[in-house]
Amino acid sequence: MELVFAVAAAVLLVVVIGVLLVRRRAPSKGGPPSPTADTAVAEGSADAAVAEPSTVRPEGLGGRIRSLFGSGVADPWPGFEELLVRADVGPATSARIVADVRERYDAGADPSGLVRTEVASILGRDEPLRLPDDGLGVVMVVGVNGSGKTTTIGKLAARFAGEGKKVSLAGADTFRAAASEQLGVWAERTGAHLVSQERGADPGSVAFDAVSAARARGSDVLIVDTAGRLHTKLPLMEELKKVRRVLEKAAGRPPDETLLVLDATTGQNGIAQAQAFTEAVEVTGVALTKLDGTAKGGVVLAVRDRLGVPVKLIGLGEGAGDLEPFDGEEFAERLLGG
Ligand SMILES: Nc1nc2c(ncn2[C@@H]2O[C@H](COP(=O)(O)OP(=O)(O)OP(=O)(O)O)[C@@H](O)[C@H]2O)c(=O)[nH]1
Ligand SMILES: [Mg+2]
Repeated sequence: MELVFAVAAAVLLVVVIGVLLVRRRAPSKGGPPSPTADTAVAEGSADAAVAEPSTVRPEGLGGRIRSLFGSGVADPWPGFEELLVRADVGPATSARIVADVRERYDAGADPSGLVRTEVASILGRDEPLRLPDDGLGVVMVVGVNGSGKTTTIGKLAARFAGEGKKVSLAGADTFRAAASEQLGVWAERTGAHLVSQERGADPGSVAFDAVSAARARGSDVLIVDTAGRLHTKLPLMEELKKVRRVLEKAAGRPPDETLLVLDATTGQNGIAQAQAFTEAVEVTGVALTKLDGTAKGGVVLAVRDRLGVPVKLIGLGEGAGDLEPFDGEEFAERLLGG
């Protein structure tokens, strides 16, 4: 009899322990999430990413486009346009890209290839700087305050010097006290010859002197720095026109290149800037700076599409070597990567 009780008690104990164990495990099999599961979501672990794909945002524009078209949304086109606008491509150019891609798109496909082709067709062929083979080439550099003009000039001087060219720099930014010092530092660093005058001097007069001095020294290239100015300030734009006229008179032809330096981080404002500077001084190319930051530079597409001005150079940092010729394919890769 005692043996029967002992066996019954042991069976009961095993059953109770079994029930307790099953209860402890139950939440992870479909019950409310345990604290451990919450932590996993908060920390964005791989498990959490698999469980909640909608919370995982792809980094680059390409990834976002793929994710949008793969999401099964009935009409992805407005979202696609919005993604382009947010990448600084601009409303008009974004609408053009959407219309063209939509025309050639097969439902269910990945549109990345079509977008890439469209971007390549907007950008056209890469256009390098055009300078004469013989005699003095003149490059005038313009842009709004702080866009990176003087730094780009320094980098250009380093590039030309590396190609064995003799370089002269003209400090036609006589507005800011430190401007010609800054240019002077670059001249020293790159072995270029500097032409400057005192602060407040007439920028046209500096430009005129610089052409004569560069010729006298047998320079191959003269790069003319100008003061940063807001493209909406008409008297300042008039002053810039005058510098151009003086350069034309002194050199016997308009500047071989008039480069607009655009800061890639300023986004859509770049279009208005490009328009105003192009109207004033016939910009022949854009140098897009600060592409080493977070900006993807979609504004390049808008500038090319709306104004027909090619991007010729890109700035990727503050150092002398951080300037590269614009490469459309590489740009498309950067814009649509991820
Ligand atoms: N990260 C990064 N910084 C840059 C680049 N280009 C220029 N900068 C920085 O941008 C700032 C302004 O550059 P500047 O060359 O003085 O610009 P600016 O257009 O000559 O300015 P103003 O003459 O005052 O109109 C400086 O701190 C530069 O070092 C670039 O490509 N990348
Ligand atoms: Mg400057």
